[in-house]
Amino acid sequence: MSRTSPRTKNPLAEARDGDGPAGLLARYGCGPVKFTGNDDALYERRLVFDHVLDPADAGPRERFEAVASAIRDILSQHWVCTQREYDAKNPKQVYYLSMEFLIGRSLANNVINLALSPLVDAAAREKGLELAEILEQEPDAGLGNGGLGRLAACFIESMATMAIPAVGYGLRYDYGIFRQEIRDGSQVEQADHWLARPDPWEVQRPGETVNVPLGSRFEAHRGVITVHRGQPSHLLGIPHDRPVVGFGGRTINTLRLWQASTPDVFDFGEFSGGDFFGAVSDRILAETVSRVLYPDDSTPRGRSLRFVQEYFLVACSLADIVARFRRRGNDWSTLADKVAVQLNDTHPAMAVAELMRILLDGAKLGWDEAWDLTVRTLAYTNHTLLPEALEKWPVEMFEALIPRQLEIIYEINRRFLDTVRADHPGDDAKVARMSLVEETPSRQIRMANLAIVGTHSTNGVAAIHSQLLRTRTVADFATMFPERFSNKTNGVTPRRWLLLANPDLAALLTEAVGESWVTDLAMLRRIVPLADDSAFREKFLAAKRSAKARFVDWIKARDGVTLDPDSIFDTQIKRIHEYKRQLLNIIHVVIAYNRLRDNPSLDVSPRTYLFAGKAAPAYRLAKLIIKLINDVGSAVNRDPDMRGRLRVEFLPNYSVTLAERLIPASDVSEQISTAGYEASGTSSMKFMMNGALTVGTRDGATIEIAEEAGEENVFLFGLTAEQVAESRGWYDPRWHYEHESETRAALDLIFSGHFNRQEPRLFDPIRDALLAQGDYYLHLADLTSYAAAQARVCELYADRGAWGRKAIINVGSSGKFSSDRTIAEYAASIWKAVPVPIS
Ligand code: 26Q
Repeated sequence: MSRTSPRTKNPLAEARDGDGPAGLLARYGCGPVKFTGNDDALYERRLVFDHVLDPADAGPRERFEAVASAIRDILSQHWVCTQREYDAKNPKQVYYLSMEFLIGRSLANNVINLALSPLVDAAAREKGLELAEILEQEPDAGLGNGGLGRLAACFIESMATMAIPAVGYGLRYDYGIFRQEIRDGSQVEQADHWLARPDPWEVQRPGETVNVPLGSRFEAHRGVITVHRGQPSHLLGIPHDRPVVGFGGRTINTLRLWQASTPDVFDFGEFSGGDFFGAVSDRILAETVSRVLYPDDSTPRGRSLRFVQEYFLVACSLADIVARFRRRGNDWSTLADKVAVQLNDTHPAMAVAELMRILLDGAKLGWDEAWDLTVRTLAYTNHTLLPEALEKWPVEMFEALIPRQLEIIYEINRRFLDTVRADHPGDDAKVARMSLVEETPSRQIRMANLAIVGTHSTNGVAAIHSQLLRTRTVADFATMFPERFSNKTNGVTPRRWLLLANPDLAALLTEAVGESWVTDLAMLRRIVPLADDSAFREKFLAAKRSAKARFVDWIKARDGVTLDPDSIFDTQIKRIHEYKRQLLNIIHVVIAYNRLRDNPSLDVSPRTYLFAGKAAPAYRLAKLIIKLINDVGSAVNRDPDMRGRLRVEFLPNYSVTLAERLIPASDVSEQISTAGYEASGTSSMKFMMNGALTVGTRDGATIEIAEEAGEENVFLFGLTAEQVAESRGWYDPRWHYEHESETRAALDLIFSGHFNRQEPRLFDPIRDALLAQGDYYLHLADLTSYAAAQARVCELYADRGAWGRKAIINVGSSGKFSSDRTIAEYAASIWKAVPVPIS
């Protein structure tokens, strides 16, 4: 198709001009995406009709919108077909409730999953479009903080690929995770206005708006919410749907994101006394509910707006779920046979009380039936072991905003504690521990207790995590309800993280084992024997080299930094947190720096240490760690003696897109959390699939990575979780400082002001944390063992054949870590959901 053919044989174009919807669907059908050879007419149509623009005059952003809209046109019939099939067959539906969906970009992913790459490539060539430039126009949908949000995104992709009838529910934040700038080595947060331009993927559905009644009216002043009790108000939840394209393009599921608004301003008189300006400002206030993602991970803080956000997600989603259930003609008694709701951490745990409210007050069921249905419908995933990270909300917030739900929670608790007392007469301490209500120092609802009691399933996200959850974090509950607890080791989607992110390696794998690995990652086992085939090893190493070269070019264009692709790319990318121990990494870098300064002729493989990650804006020490990494980097990188030997880069603004580029280019994956603190970790899995070797502690999923690949193919080091727990009584970091010369030299150099001559006392809080306050995360305890593991890395890398062999074995052993495997486990043992393939 060319610019000179305004009228085409494209059935979609023809259908639009004449047919009703049935004809339109009939023409395009619901099978695999079909082409007439004229579909690329869609691109020009979009420029002309959406932008009223001569295609010749389109800029990169308009070209992106036109290409993305054309792809959406192609998938939209399939999207409708999928929903029609679900309505007709009335299967069990899975609903994934999450405050976060860290989606990243969608265009390239949708093109690959729709199997449209050949068509899009050909069309781009014909039209002279620079695809790479177009893809770079799409902002990341950064609607999450880190692992938990990215997991939700991988899960909905896997569910669509596996034809599981599923809907993801989340919030349509106007501002996602903040954009991180680095100024003078420090993190500066900037607003992420990702919706500044129209998003071509979302479909607003005002007709399905949900009304959310609240017990109070609230007002915002400088971000602080004042609650006016006894003045009921409403929020509206406006759905914005995004297609979730399964690989192969047959199933298109939905991610439904709620935007908060108020009823029409003209209906607002009853709340604002007919005050137009008051009504408008109330609308602005209401819209603040979905304005911004809370930029914290793992440390919940009692912010009332967050409370409203969580309830808003729950109320909108459950109203929608129940409406869909009833629309299909189902009887209430079949709720748990038709609906499975998965709660992504406790953030949506108010669903327990809200579903009870709907069943009691709406459906008029009795307590026992309502409770039975609620428990059998809901399931909960825990993502943390830190007791201080378990969510609690003040009773007063419930009283003010959702008093009926609080009443229900009290009744759940009364009945629950009666059974605890009956089982453990006189054990008041147990009753106090297990109560849904914490009494001191202030009355709060314990959301994890509510989630465990109010659901039929509680799972952890890696074997060790599930084990520690059962035996330490919530041991009383695991004893009382052993059948409710299970493990579901996390996974990641191989479509985005291998097929899309690493085209050279993906092509090599397809050449070696065929295409089946894309939806059956366990097939990669077949490459393990090829680890001993030198010709295959050469191709494998060449694929890694080309991913590195591609990354070097991309980061040069993005940040202006020049990296050496022949050095080891040693990468730690994740939120900055003490337990993740970026500090351990950078202290070891300083040890390596000292060794090279002391002994310039030292024979080591050149290494580039790459860091990326955001710190919660209020987490002072994490921000100081960023500053330290940058300051060490500046000194090392400007030292002429380090050139070609040691380099340190902190890459700003870690994002899904940066991860997609950097992970395929990495040789070493740093997974070095204090054992017992990282619930799972998922970047480790992406690195493994992309042929990086792991340096890691026996924590989270790293334990299972070592099981799959063989311990001899992973650089394990450090204390085990048991040893960490056991050392709590006697560990003294100063012993290491006093008895280990390299440890002392590195710390002395850091705290001497060598890396920050302008502000010599700047890093004192880090020194205090390590040496004065007991080094809670045991950096110094693991430092020598970590350095020894890094020495083994260095030695192995010098033997290219031996390195390639281990890397191939890792890729070949990564099958377990596909989110398809994880989802199959959730579907079989928690949801009892089966695939509904779209014919
Ligand atoms: C809660 C209340 C108020 C404000 C913020 C929060 C909040 C937000 C995000 C609490 C926690 C998070 C995110 C947690 C998270 O990402 N956890 C990670 O989950 C991954 C997926 O299971 C695991 O692999 C990681 O180990 C775990 O750290």
